[in-house]
Amino acid sequence: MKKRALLSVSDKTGLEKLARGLIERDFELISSSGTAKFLRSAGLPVTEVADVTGFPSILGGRVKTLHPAVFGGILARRDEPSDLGELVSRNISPIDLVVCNLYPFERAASDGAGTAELVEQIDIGGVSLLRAAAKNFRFVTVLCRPDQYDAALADWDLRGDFSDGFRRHAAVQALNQTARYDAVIVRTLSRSLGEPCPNDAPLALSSVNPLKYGENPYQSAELLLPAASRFPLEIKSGGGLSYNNVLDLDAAMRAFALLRDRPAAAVIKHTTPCGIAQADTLEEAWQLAHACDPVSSFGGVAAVTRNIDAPFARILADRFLEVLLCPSIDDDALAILSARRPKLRIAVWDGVQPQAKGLRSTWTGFLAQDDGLPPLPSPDAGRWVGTPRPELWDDLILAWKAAALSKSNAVAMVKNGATVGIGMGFCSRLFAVEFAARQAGEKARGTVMASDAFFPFPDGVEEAARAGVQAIIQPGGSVKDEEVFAVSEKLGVSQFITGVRTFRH
Ligand code: 93A
Repeated sequence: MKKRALLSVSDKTGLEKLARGLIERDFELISSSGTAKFLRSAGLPVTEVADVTGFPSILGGRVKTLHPAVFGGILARRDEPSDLGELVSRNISPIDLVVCNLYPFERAASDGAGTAELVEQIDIGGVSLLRAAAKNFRFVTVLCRPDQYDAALADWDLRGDFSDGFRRHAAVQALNQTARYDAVIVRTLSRSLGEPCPNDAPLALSSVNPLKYGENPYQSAELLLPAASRFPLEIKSGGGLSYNNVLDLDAAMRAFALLRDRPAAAVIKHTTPCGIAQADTLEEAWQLAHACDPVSSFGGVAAVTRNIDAPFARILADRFLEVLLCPSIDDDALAILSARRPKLRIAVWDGVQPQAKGLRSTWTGFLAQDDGLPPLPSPDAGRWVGTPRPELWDDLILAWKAAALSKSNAVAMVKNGATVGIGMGFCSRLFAVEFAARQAGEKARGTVMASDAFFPFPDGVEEAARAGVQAIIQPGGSVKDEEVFAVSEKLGVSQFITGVRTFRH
């Protein structure tokens, strides 16, 4: 009996060659309508699925191969007499090879299709064909990608049939394909429907970008992107990003997003800011951000929140930076910077925040959490302890942003729109305050300070007062809050209690 192949593909790449090869090897071809039309126009003989089932494609193509005459032919166990008996009594012929690739859902998703179009791109019959053929891998061969076609014909030619090994391998490929397909659907459709994506939704990764190495040269690394998503930055000059650049850029993007309401600059080192400033002009903000820690900012990753023009590009070119993040850059400014700093990577970002879950790996498993920006404090959503200081509000908010962007434990001292001391990454909050005060030096006088979490003891507040801090913004919530508040009132330091912690580890 002639072998029968069912071909139903959206991507017609390599199809004609495969079909010719199958006919030469004495296969009979069966196809869904679009695929049949393609094959007939190439002059190849093909039977339409509808002629096999005696049932037309209905609902505008939503049901075309979903029929027992098709699935019986694929799923029948060839060593099971009752299965074979049923095929005979129902006049169903076995199908030996399934060639199928699916409606291009992922492409529709990355082209920004709306919900209605996405829904139509959810393949039902094709996924079933692949799963059915993979399930019956002991007897049926399944091809889900054009790049498998040549290998399939070559495998056939070795013995006039597909080998067990090839069928097994192909089945796993097909099941992986349907799993990945569903993962992309879950993530894309949840976003499109405004539904939260389940925490354990499978993450389909694509676009594997090899990196030179990881955090250190002994570690190999790559950047994986969720399927149907694009790398959100346009790299305008300076070559590829390193692993650490990508990490620091993440911090720079968060800084950009928090600071973009005004001209602002942030310098990042080791994923944490070492200077942040907002001012009337970008130039001013840039100088102030560097003044916080001129030594550490060398070789950092920086973000600026306004377009870069040629005069500002000349100022930027004076400093050694690894990466510069900006919303846009004029052509002449780009020419100036890339001539003077050929290795500087200039990353342009439209500021659209991904609606991503934060996923982190540990040796015990993956941790998932919402990954949006922390909610900005508002004067109505917290309370003052001591004398209210609304005139210091803008600086308090900037300090809060700097602390929220910094590694915990973090405190940030701010004066006139710029950080003057940031203590971050300390195990003790007191040490964080001491470091910030030391960094600020004389500039600590008259500052405001933010702390990313409560003060467990009054010592941090005492140290801040000694340095010259006049107001503090912090979440509160310590068992010793009353003691801490009493000390700060006695020292004349006002506090604004937000109730919201902003740890960052
Ligand atoms: O709409 S479907 O889910 N209903 C089906 O019964 C069905 N059978 C195959 N889509 C279905 N397919 C898919 O149609 C295949 O996965 C393939 O991508 C495409 C091929 O259709 P055509 O041959 O008409 O171009």
